[in-house]
Amino acid sequence: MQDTSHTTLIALARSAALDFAIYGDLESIAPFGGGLINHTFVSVWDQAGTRVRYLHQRINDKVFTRPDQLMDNFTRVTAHIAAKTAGMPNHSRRTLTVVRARNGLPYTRDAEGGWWRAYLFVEGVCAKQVASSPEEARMLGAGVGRFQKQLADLPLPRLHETIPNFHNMETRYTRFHTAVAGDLVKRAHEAREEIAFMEANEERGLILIRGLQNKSLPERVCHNDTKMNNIFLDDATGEALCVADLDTVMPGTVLFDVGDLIRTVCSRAGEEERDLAKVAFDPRFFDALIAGYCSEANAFLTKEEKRLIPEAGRNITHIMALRFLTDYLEGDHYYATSRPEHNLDRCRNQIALIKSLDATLRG
Ligand code: GN1
Ligand code: MG
Repeated sequence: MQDTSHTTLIALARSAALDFAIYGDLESIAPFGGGLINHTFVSVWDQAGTRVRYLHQRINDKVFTRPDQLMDNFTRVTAHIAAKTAGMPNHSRRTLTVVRARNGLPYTRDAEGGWWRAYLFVEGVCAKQVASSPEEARMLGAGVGRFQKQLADLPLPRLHETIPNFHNMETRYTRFHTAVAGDLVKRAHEAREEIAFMEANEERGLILIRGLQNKSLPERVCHNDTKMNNIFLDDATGEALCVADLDTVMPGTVLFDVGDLIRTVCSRAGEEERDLAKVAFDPRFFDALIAGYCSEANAFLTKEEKRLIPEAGRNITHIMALRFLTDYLEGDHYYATSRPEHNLDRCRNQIALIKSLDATLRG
């Protein structure tokens, strides 16, 4: 994560907020949400007597090395969805709306070289860590299926790869093996069981990336980070109204998105849960999620994509476990952590979910 201090960050946020073409007077700005990568803030403005909120993010430019390309993807994707939903009720709550800076660009730079963006704060929605019912799972599945369908005809050029090889299990394993062999922060011993699990599962984990490489899985525009708290549910109807966190929207297989949904929607506990007895795969949520997803995605899915849906859940849970473990072994420089074992605990949570998923789908 970026190492700018908290107080400096608030000051930078305030001055960046004033760079955007927002009417009215800035009343306040404060940290918001719990993302692991970017810094997020909410601002409140008085617009001629009406209070309006905006969201601001400082893009993590260690993770996203070309924020300009990222924002190019972001504006294209949101404009495309906005055009598709024109005239529908709640139009401006159905996708993020980018606010431009006063100079016309979709971002501004701060005194330390940081990159900031702003968008309308989507009101009347919530983002959850754990699904509360199969019906909610169905809505989440439909929301992501609809998102992919809306972007299926995004005009060329191909989107930028904001993080090359993001879901490439092969390159993730190369990095993992280097981390184990180097053991630079002397944590491999503590993680020996998890390392053994990763070694035993390597071959199976390659299935989706091999499918993309040999073209048995088509490349499509996908989100690549559809953990359920990146999807906003309408407070009034429960509908999955808006898919957020668009940093990783880029080419891939739609199975990456289905997989991340299965990982987060079908577990009875979130990825931060340390009591592993609570981490359990629930097939009722899985069935509802996939029914909702297919109600939208059947329009474009191939037979091979459908066949691999259950495997996709295992695969994305596996790649997250591998990434948390690698970050632990490398000394926690990627994910935000609040204790030394944090990434190892997250890895253990994800391995517990894989075991539960295996036991359920096999039985
Ligand atoms: C990160 O940005 P956020 O917190 O939604 C990560 C995802 C992981 C997730 C695990 C760019 O997502 O890949 O699934 O943490 N995003 C990036 O919670 O690495
Ligand atoms: Mg993200």
